[in-house]
Amino acid sequence: SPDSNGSSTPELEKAGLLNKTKIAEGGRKLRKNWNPSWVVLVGNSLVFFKDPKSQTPSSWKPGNSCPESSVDLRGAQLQWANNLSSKKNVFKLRTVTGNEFLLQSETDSLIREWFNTIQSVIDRLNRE
Ligand code: I3P
Repeated sequence: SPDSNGSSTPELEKAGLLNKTKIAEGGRKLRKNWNPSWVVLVGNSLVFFKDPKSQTPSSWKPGNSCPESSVDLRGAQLQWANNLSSKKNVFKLRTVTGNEFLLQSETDSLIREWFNTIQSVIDRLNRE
């Protein structure tokens, strides 16, 4: 919706700390490298930030730090993937371009919230 500057600011749906590793790039398998990532779900994108140390969900603002990478959720696929890791609470996100990420949290309720929220954005985009 238009903000006070007349431009469109996408809605911040969710933000928080997850463990992340990219496992494929354009369909090509990558070596795992798990790292904590500040993850922000805004509009149609999942955006990843480095250096999550000083962040909290309420203090994060778009534009106050530099994104590491961003994922377009249109046409993306989400599935639980505990078979792909020795860690618990892992799901896989696959983009239309064949990039694959694993996201993980030690907290069951937290990872379920992320899964459901991302899935609802994917579902909304599929209906457009
Ligand atoms: C990997 C590292 C990952 C692990 C992966 C290992 O070893 O231990 O944490 O994934 O298992 O290969 P390295 O650091 O030498 O690359 P998980 O933590 O998700 O189990 P994998 O090869 O079975 O995926």
